[in-house]
Parts: sequence; C-alpha cells; structure tokens
Amino acid sequence: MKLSSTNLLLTAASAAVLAGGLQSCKSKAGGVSAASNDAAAKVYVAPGKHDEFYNIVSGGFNGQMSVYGIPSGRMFRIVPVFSQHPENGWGFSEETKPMLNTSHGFVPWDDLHHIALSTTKGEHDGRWAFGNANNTPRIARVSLSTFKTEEIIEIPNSAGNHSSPFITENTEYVVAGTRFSVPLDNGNTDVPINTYKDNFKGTVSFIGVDKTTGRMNIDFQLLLPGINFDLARAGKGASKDWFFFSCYNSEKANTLLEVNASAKDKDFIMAVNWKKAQAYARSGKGKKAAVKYAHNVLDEKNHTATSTIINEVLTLDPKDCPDMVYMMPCPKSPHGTDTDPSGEYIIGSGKLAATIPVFSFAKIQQAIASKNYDGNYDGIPVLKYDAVLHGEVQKPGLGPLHTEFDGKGNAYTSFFVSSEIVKWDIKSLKVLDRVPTYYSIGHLSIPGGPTAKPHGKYMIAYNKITKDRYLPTGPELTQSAQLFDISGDKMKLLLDFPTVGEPHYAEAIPAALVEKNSKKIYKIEENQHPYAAKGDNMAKVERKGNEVHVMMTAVRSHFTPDNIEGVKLGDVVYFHVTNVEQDWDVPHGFAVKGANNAEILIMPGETQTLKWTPDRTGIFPIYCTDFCSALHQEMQGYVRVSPANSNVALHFSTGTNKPAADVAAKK
Ligand code: RUQ
Ligand code: CUA
Repeated sequence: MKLSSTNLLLTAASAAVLAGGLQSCKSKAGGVSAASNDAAAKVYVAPGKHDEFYNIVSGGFNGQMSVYGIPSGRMFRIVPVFSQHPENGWGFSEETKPMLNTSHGFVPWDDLHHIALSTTKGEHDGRWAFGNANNTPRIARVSLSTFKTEEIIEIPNSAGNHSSPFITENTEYVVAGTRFSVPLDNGNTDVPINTYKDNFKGTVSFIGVDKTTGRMNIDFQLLLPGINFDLARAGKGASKDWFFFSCYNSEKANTLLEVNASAKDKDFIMAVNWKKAQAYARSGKGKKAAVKYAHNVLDEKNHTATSTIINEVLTLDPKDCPDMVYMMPCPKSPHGTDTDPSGEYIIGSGKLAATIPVFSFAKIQQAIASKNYDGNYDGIPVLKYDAVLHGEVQKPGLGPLHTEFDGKGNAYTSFFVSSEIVKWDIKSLKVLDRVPTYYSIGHLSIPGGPTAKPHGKYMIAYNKITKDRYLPTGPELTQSAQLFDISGDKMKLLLDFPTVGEPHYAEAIPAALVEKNSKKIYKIEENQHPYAAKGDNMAKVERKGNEVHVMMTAVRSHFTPDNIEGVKLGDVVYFHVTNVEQDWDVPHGFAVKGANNAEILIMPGETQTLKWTPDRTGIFPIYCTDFCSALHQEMQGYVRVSPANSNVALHFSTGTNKPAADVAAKK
C-alpha cells in the first residue's frame, strides 16, 4: 500500500509524528548516499558469473513478479502473473487467456503486493512463488522451475486481497485476508453503505496446497467482524500451528478512514489456531456457503490453461468454534505483523504508533490458558495487552511498517515516515543501528528473512519514492530498491537499483536452491496440445466452418507453412505455432499485421495460439519477432485474405509455388 506523508499529516497522529514526518521529508530530499568504500567490489558480479541469490519482487500495479540477482541488482525477467504481457503473449494467446478468467469474466490486470516462497520445515525449498491480486482477489502460484504462472485461484467473500499470500511452515496453507470488509457474496449485497456495521463482514481464507503438485484449493474460510485485514504471518517452531493477522479499522468506519479508522488507541493482531480451525472444518463444524469463484490451472503437457467456476465454500464461524480465534490489542492501525525465526516473538507495526510492540507466544499461551481477557470483540476474546507483551521498542522511528530478521537475534524494521531502516535486538528491544533509505521505504527483504533460517548477509529496501536518485524521465520515474550489507554490526549501503511497477514485498532465496531445477526446454514428444505440429510433415491448414486452424511449425529459420491462401473475410484464423526446436534459449515469436492482439513467444517444444480475425481483404505478412538466427529476418511469410464469397481454395505451402488449384484438387 502507498502512504503519503500528506495523508499522515491529516490524521490524528501525535504532534511528534507530525513534525518528524515533515522534517524528515525535507531533509532527505537531495540527500547524499553514503555507500561504503568497498561497495563496488561487494556488488560486482563479473561478466558471465552468476549472482548468489534470486530476488523475487512483486510488481505492484504492473500485476507481475520480477526476478533480480543479488548482489548485482540486475533484472533477469518479468514473470507475467495477473496482467496481460504483450512481450510474450501472456493473456493474449488462446492457451493463457483462461488464466485471467474470474467470476467477473476476463480481468486483464491486477495489483500484486506480496510474494511468499514455499517452505518445508520453515526453510525455503525453491519450489513455488505465490503472489496476491489485491484488486480482484486472487492468489497465483508460479513455478520456480519454469518461472511460469501455473495456477490462479479467486477468493470469494473478499475484496482487496491484501493480507495475502502468507504461508505456513510446510506450505500446508496459503492465507488470504480481505482488506475491505464487504457483505458476503451469498447475502443480499444491495444494502446502503452506512449499514456497514450490520451487513459487512471480514473473512480470511485458508487455501490448501498439495504437497507434490502445488495445486491449491480453498479448504475453509473464517467469518470475522467487519474490520480490515492488512498483513499476516504464520508462526514457526512452537507457534507453527498459529497464524497472526494485523487488522485496522476496529472502529468499523466506512468513510474517511484516514480519520475515522484512527480514532481508537489500539486495533488488533488476530491470532488464529489454524490447526484447530482445520480440525473444526474436518469435523463438520463449517457451513457451506453459495459463492462463485474461478480456479485456473495451466497444464504443462498441453501448454493450455483451463478455468473452472466453483460455487461453494466452507465457512467457519468463531461462535461455533471455541478456542480458535483471539484478538491481541496492538497500538494504532498495525500494518506489518512478523514472526521472528524462532517463532516466539510476534512484532506488530502500528503505522501511527511511537513504539513497536513485541508479543511473546509463550505469554499468549499463558493468557489463553488463564483466560486473561480484556472483554471481547464481536464475541472474540481479547487478550490483555500487558499479559501477552514481551515489551516495546522505544523511540524506534516514525511510521513502522515491516520487520525482517537476520537469524542472529536482530530485527530490521522499515519506517515510511522517517525514511529509514532501524536494527534492533529482539530480546533486549534495544535499538542498535539506523540507516536512511532514499526515499520512504515500504517493505524490506533479507534473503530467507521470513523463514526459520535467514541468510543474514544482505538486506534490500523497496522504496516508495525515487525522486533524484536516477536520471529523470519526466513526471513518471522508475521505482527503486537499495541493497545493504548487514554482515557486520553496522548496516552499509551498497547499491541502488531500479525496479519496475511498484515493488511491495519480495523474497530472496539462495540461487543454489533454484538454479539446478531450472527447466531448459519442453520435450516435443511430451507435447499433448491438440493442434501441435511436432514436425514440418504435420503442418497443415484446416477449415471448420468459418474457423481456419493453421497448425504451423517454427524452426530456424522458417515457418511451415509460410504461404497461406483461401482465408476469407468473416473467417477467424487460429495460428497454432509449435516451436520444434529442442535447444535451450531458442524461442520463436509470431505476429500478424493488423491483429488486434499481441505477439506470441513460443518456447522450444511448446505450442501457442494466436487468434486473428482479418478485417479486410489483402495480403498480410507474418513474421518471427525474436532474433533467432542469422536468417531470422528471413523468417517470414504471407497470408492471403479473399472476399467472403470468393472461391480461392485453402492452400498452404513452404518452399514451393504450386498454384492454389493444385492443392485444392488433391483434397
Ligand atoms: S504493503 S508498504 Cu501493500 Cu505490503 Cu506494506
Ligand atoms: Cu525465429 Cu526469428
């Protein structure tokens, strides 16, 4: 989420926050970076050498994930997820369009905020990256072998899927908490907005992940008070059966939230015993609710996605499920909630708070056992703040957002308003070091930072404002990340590097865990696409009513066929292009003049389909868009489109100039 300091100034924040926010913004503009002397050597990855870590970074409003190397900061790829990507035809090809299907129909864009990399026993296992769609609630799963989005599941009874995706220790569940409370899908949703308190509900969904395939399914959903869920983290170690969700707007305001959702001194971190919830769901405590959501899966064998609409979800009401959900008071609209590598400490970051509260899991358990409550919130027991608190970090900075860990007992918290990262000791709560960020940091990431075993060597800041850090490009600037060395006592700035979209959360993982599994080609003999042409001899053109199906091969440096005649105005043409190459890094592209579509980029062994409806008669060039060989420029052809009533026979060829009549006679 994007906070602006002006917005903060309008809130009921304390005078200290107010003055501090103003000053810090002014003094930082034009700030000089203090990169350490040996910075260049530390980030230099020699030509041809590989980086030590992959950094998987959310793209925010570009709806994608991007992949960087750390420590170099070099960007390797944008992986299309929720947004159409003309660069490779994601969401434009017939095979990938179903991936963007939702209960609202085809949605070509979203806002991806958070990355969660799969873990086994609390440590990264290098299998999948999950990402959330904030706008039209969805969760995607990306394979870290193909770097392709393999699955997207929509979340019903949700709006603003921000508290998502966060995962349990063994990737048993991916969670999705709704930022906006809304009337439930199956209720009478046409209600006045000012009936918020009566009609609006919050939900968090637990999405099961299959251990071997990664396939997701919504196991159950908790029905919760109409508050706003912001972020979440699972426990680890002793707390592994628990999940913690930060919530704001416990005031249940439905207008001018910047004032009305900041009225109370404390909001909540909600603690959910997910093991118990799972047991309740299994034992029939849930109720099935009528909803509508899409579940989209990409099949690697036929390179084609299917979209299924599902009409039911299992809901659990805390009223029927005792000891499942508790509220912990947390000062001033908490944003991030993070659990340390041991799982004992849970850190809440109140955006408007002057301290950082650190909760103790052991104390939470004691407070629950002795029913040390401070009343209830809509029937959910509220634990006493002092009873569950390990302590507060005093005067840490202004506008705390997110915390990561180095595995050496230290926490690193990002501060939006004071534009800095503060390092502090988790047990003693003493501030140890602080370093400015340019400018206004949101999330931060330490490789392995959210896991049980962080690699405490680097830290990356993802900043909301770039200003003067790079050559200016008009009003719209690149986004920015900064790399720090955290191997010593003091944090040291090493590098600024630009990022695309708006980076929110990111995770970094040792390259060794991913690199070895990286897929190089799709085996052509395994291609089960119904329109695959697995060799030039299988290439053909077929008419089915007004549909013309071109089963085409691409190989260096020609298409088969490359001359096509007999297409008529009113036809819909499907170019099913199979790249029959079996060499790494030899894609071919395909484009048609005038197509209201993008190109498609076809990987070795893959089939992709471009749909084209000619709008006029004439000759239409086709060509390969990816410079694949010395004769790439020759990789081209023609399609002839004749009037609707013409009698030009369907004809296709490569390398011959047989008259059309010849071929027609053979048929
Ligand atoms: S958010 S800048 Cu959308 Cu993760 Cu905190
Ligand atoms: Cu194939 Cu250029």
